[in-house]
Amino acid sequence: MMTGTPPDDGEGDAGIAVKTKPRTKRPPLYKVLLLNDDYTPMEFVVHVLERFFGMTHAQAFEVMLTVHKKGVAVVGVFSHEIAETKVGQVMDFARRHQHPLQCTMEKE
Ligand code: TYC
Repeated sequence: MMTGTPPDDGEGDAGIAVKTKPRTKRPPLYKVLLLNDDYTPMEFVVHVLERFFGMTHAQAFEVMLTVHKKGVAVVGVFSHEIAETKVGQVMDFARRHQHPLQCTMEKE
């Protein structure tokens, strides 16, 4: 018994070669950015980086200092859904503690 469509011979309906490249689509990635401000305590930022981005204390301290000195740093690269979740978690946590810490995401 024959079922399904026959394999594509790459010749189209008119017998002309019209090969299409097999394109594998990778989902776009998003950078999660942490922004500096003058009020959020350094230790709070370090805690955020440990808690939501799985950094060690030493890593978190280093990244926090980079944001403090340069104004912004990429703290992770994720799929759209994971990046949105991380941004939401950080913004919610900062708001609950009444710190003005800002976290955003942008397409890589
Ligand atoms: N600039 C803040 C301070 O001096 C510390 C800080 C670091 C705040 C990183 C936000 O994303 C930040 N207390």
